[in-house]
Amino acid sequence: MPAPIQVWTWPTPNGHKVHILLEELGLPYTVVPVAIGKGDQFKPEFLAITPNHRIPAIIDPEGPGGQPLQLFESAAILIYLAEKAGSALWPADPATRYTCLQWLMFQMGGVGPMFGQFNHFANYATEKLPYAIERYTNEVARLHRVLDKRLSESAYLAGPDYSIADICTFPWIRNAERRNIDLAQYPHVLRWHDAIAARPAVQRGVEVLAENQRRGTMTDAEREVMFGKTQFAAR
Ligand SMILES: N[C@@H](CCC(=O)N[C@@H](CS)C(=O)NCC(=O)O)C(=O)O
Repeated sequence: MPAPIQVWTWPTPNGHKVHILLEELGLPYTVVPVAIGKGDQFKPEFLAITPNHRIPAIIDPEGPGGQPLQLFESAAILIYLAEKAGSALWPADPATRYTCLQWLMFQMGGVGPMFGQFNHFANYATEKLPYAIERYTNEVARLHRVLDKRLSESAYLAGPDYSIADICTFPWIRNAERRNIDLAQYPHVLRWHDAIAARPAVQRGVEVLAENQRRGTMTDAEREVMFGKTQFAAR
């Protein structure tokens, strides 16, 4: 039995990617909660793993060459874990693998950051800036159209089979109503979403630390930790 992977995480879309993959792979793992609304991401022990003070991050005590490996950035973690497990979720066929990589990058460079900015300006910012809200509302809709087009041609993002590209993207598509998105308008995304949501490993993954999920509006203290001076003081 391999040594458990330590997952430094919180129940957010980027955290859920890693929880879902670990559940799919059946690799043993332990969870180290990083309460990002309380500022745990600035604690020295977490900064020692990631200078970016964002979850998720992992420590694999049995990394390459039997040496411990620390990793941050969710897609890098997904590739690493799927490769470590020798899983087809990181496709072996080179053309399919590059297609998978392409959609991983689309999520990391497009879906994640744009949806994040939408959340910020539409839900978290105390000052409601119409230009910013419109800009990110349009981007969220545009990215859904891109995904819908792809999924009209292909069962999953990388091809006919479920892969880490889907695991990377799914947590950002669930709870679409929070982004004022009606998935019925994107029928191929809806079909894909429902197929993934039905997977037992996905259902277990999104339950990790679920009792800590933030409900309701952000407090002033949380806002200060997430968007205030704390962010810039971190070393
Ligand atoms: N590109 C990073 C983004 C990670 C990220 O933004 N994580 C958020 C939670 S979803 C976080 O830790 N936020 C803490 C903060 O903003 O201080 C990844 O994919 O791992």
